[in-house]
Amino acid sequence: MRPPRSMPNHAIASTSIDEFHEVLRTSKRIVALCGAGLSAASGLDTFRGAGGMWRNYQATSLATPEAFEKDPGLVWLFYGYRRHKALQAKPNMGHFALAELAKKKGDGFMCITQNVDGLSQRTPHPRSQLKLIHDTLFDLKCFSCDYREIDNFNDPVHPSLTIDDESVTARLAGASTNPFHNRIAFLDPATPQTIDPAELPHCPKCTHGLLRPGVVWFGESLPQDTLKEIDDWFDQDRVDLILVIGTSAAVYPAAGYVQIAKRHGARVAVVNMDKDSLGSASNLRKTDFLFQGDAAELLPQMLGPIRDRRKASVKEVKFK
Ligand code: BJW
Repeated sequence: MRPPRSMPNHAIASTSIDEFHEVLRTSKRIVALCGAGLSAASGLDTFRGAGGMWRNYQATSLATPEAFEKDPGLVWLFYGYRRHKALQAKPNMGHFALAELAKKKGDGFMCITQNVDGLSQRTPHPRSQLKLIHDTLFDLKCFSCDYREIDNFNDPVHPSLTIDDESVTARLAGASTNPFHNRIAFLDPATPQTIDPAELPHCPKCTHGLLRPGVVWFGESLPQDTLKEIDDWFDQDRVDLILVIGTSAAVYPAAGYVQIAKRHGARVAVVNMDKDSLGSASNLRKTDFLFQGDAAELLPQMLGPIRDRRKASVKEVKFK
């Protein structure tokens, strides 16, 4: 009998690790869609829910070109903080488990990550199987011209962007007239700028443009070559399984890969702390899986059988 439409996901989908292992063993082509929850156990904040505030600002309200235009110093302070935290953090066992899966499956596995924190790159994850659709915190680009700098791991990224608590608090106090800066209040032209733009990092090529983080903000295009690689992988054959890991699956086009994988025949396996807001991965079927908990703990258990324990490496790959 079909369950009623209102039946919650967790009542329909399987939660059995043994059943999942069986599906994993027989899956030839697997794709993962990862989000901020994968890095939560490494101490990095998520975007939505409890972790989604930086100081009094909603993280997502700062991830737009409009925000940068309005107050580039404020946006840079946010990204300076994020760069610092990501450089201090270490990849967790979830990142390493995915790296092992990638090595084991070769072309039969593709990991699409929305994360910009560089943690997966610091595992032995083969780079050709890691698709960074929102780019990385460690690329910089010019807000005015086509200049791009890759792998800039300077911390702080510029002398004007020291991330010590006191100076950041002082700077924000100067700028903020509204204690709960939502996007609308923030875009109010009457709000003063946090740092004089003349003090911020400038483009070495055109010299007048400001440098900005190389990540993909709302309303911006994702890296077209990466999207093409992903499309090509999907087009090669059917897909057996999509792992939807630590993401609210609410931001497009990333969230759309769940549907695309399903159209290619995939079962869905969700790994998330919160079983009730799964975005495009909602509507799980009987043949799908839902594992509620920390991705750093669950992924090693889930992927255990096809990882080569003798060769499993949890050795961090250092930045250059
Ligand atoms: C754990 C855990 C633990 C916690 N273990 N789990 C179609 C329909 C509607 C809108 C659009 C559409 N197509 C495009 C749009 C517009 C827009 C969009 O999607 N808007 C939505 C809000 C609806 N998309 C865009 O603008 C994209 N550009 C684009 O499409 O260009 C063309 C175009 C433009 C305009 C219109 C139409 C076409 C660009 C999107 C760029 C997103 N950028 C950001 C910022 C990146 C830089 C930065 O890092 O600062 O990317 S926003 C932010 O959200 C970031 C993330 O990658 C992304 C996704 O968030 P994620 O990773 O899912 O994090 P959370 O916090 O949401 O979820 C964490 C989850 O983990 C939760 O579920 C927790 O429960 C769980 N969790 N701890 C396991 N330990």
